[in-house]
Amino acid sequence: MTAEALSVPAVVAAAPAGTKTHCPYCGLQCAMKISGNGAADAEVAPRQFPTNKGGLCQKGWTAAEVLRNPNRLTTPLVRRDGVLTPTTWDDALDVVASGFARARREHGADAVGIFGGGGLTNEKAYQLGKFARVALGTSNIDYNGRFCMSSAAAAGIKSFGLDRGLPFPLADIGFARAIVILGGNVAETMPPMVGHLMTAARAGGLVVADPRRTATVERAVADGGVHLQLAPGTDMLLALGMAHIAVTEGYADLDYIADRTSGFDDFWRVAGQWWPERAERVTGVPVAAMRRTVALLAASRDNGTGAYILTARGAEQHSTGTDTVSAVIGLSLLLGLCGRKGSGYGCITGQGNGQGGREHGQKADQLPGYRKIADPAARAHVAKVWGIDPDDLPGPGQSAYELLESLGRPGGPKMLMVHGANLAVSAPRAGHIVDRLASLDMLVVNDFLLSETAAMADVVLPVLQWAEEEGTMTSLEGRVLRRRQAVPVAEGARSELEVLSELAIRLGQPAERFPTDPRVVFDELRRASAGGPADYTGVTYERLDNDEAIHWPCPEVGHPGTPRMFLQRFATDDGRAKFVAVDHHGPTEPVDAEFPLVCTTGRVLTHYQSGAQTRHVKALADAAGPMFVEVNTDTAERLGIADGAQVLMTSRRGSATAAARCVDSLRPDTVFLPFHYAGDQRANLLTNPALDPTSRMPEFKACAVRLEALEAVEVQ
Ligand SMILES: Nc1nc2c(c(=O)[nH]1)N[C@H]1C(S)=C(S)[C@@H](COP(=O)(O)OP(=O)(O)OC[C@H]3O[C@@H](n4cnc5c(=O)[nH]c(N)nc54)[C@H](O)[C@@H]3O)O[C@H]1N2
Ligand SMILES: Nc1nc2c(c(=O)[nH]1)N[C@H]1C(S)=C(S)[C@@H](COP(=O)(O)OP(=O)(O)OC[C@H]3O[C@@H](n4cnc5c(=O)[nH]c(N)nc54)[C@H](O)[C@@H]3O)O[C@H]1N2
Ligand code: SF4
Ligand SMILES: [Mo]
Repeated sequence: MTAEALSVPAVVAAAPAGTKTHCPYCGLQCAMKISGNGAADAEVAPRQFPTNKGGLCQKGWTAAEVLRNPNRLTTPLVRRDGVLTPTTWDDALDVVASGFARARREHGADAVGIFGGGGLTNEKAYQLGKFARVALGTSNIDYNGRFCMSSAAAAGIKSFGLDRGLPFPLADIGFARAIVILGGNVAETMPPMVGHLMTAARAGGLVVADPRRTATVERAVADGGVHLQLAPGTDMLLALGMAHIAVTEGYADLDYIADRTSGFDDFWRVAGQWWPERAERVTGVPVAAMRRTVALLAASRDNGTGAYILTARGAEQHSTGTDTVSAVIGLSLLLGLCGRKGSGYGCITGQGNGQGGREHGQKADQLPGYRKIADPAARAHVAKVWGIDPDDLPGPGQSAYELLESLGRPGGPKMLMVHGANLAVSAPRAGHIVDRLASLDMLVVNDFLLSETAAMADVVLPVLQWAEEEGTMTSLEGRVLRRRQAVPVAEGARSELEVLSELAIRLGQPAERFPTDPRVVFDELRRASAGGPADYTGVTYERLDNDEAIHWPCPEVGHPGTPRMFLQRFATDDGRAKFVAVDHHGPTEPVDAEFPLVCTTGRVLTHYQSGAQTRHVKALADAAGPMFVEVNTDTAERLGIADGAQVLMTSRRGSATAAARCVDSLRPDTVFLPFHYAGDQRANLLTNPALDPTSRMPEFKACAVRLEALEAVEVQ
């Protein structure tokens, strides 16, 4: 049979010319317009929007390439005699549904797991959570957002009572004369955002904490800003050292602390021990640079131009990530920055729907509307919307890494279905996670490309990609946006809402409980979120089609939305922001004689995440070049490693290879690896899955390694 005969024709809607939508990749969700008659000639152009101000990065400009990629999956695949073999949708769905039924029958409901993604639309993320809890009855659902901003979310909830990455519109920071970014390289990870940093940068008030001299650091120092070149995993101490300066040198806002916060004394009991010289010894950041940073923030606050502190993955992806963000929030509160127009603390959320994806129930401990699954009132509300008994809802499940680690083990899932994550590349300690995935009775992957994880699967379901589907996304500033269909659906591929509906029906659910129209699903999401912290009741497709200006919470259709949160009160019981007392403890794995260097990981401009999509776009892959390890020139010389030479990198978890990229500007004790490459070039063969006790975030940003030259080279 030919692949054509096997594929089920999908409903092909005509593509309207010049469709307004948003970029498929990161959380900035740059506005774009897609023109052309279909995937073959689709072209992307930027649109004016307050976040991207008419700009796109190279990934956005080339996004249409993935729509016409010759490797696009359009036929379901089932592994037969060890080989992924084309089949019909009915056959593939039957195989998956009977796999679910068998695992449940033999080992109980928790024997099936679901792994979601922060790139899924709100509708898909919501339906995935419902599918897991209602159709499968499993508690085992979590998603890759756990690896992303979960530490900032946990700290935000502790201090503010609620987590919205940026509790203010991004454009607000464009007026500020002082912006401090801890562990974010936005010049590469969200290039159009740099436009909002320029007032601060030109005033010499852009401060970046990063062990590397990144493009963002270059932007800061070009006009006299500050580079805080700290040791990986010491952001908490940097924040506590600056808090010490703020209090002892008269920069703290005592009225604000008295009026709007609680817990200062407990916070200060610890922060008061970290006088700046002591913080300098551990962070490596000179006291003068800390002092300058605090003075810049305070001056800009006092002259009314505004001051912001932002964190991203560099500060957050540690086993101490939650406490680190608590320390940063503590510093922000001391300075009186939060819950006021023109200043604030925010977390730069990463994935396309990293914000919405964390609100609607694909997280292990969560129900839609950012409700807690352990809360009886939340269970009653959501069960009513879903038409089930609250007692039939499972309780909280395992966090992402713990879920992956338990696969195939006694008591752990025997079957896993993945939507929107390439775990074989992006999970910490990836070599081990691949073994766990291989131990499953059945692995099902929904994707539009044969990612490294899909290539391991027993069943691959070819789903739609961004420009083929309708839905909503919630950007890094909590603004709800419309993703619109701009090209006809690739023949043979099906929407994930259809996949979930077909599977639910096969598992005995009524069809009307799992609708396939995104608008219908969104209307149900609105009801499920009503009264919850992330309330979408007032957000409708009609309103969004008119004007994408609604930031949640939006509790009524007539409500304008909430661009700035906490202006009157924080979402805590007493309305005050809480200082959380935290103390420094460094990375879980200190360096030693055997593994003498700290390895940190992150991103480059032209690759996205596990690289599953961008490695297929030639212009992006060429621009990024091959896998590399950034290493200080002196360190490399000491190890006999020449610039460009192949290097073997080894940690306690495994080994990986890369070409050395020698730079003078990196700390000599640190090396940096991008995590976008596959095979034996995976940074995650090295990373340490030590988890943050609150957020369960793995320590992606610090593990101990050694480097050896793989090629004999002469070092001059
Ligand atoms: N080009 C590109 N853009 C992306 C993505 C992508 O894959 N590629 N992914 C998107 C997603 S999901 C996310 S989460 C965001 C992430 O956006 P960012 O957080 O900006 O990205 P990273 O490169 O992971 O980390 C930022 C910086 O942290 C530094 N760093 C490492 N360790 C430490 C530390 O201990 N402390 C401090 N202060 N800094 C440290 C690294 O050197 C790096 O420059 O980007 C989004 N945008
Ligand atoms: N060492 C190291 N590891 C890291 C990080 C780090 O900084 N360092 N960062 C972590 C972070 S912040 C993140 S967010 C993760 C990201 O890493 P992953 O979770 O692996 O994210 P992606 O590479 O975006 O994988 C998405 C996959 O889903 C597919 N896909 C895209 N859209 C859809 C969709 O709508 N539906 C379905 N079914 N599939 C879709 C893509 O083709 C791709 O194969 O990596 C984490 N891993
Ligand atoms: S910055 Fe992010 S949203 Fe904007 S074009 Fe680049 S990848 Fe897309
Ligand atoms: Mo992320």
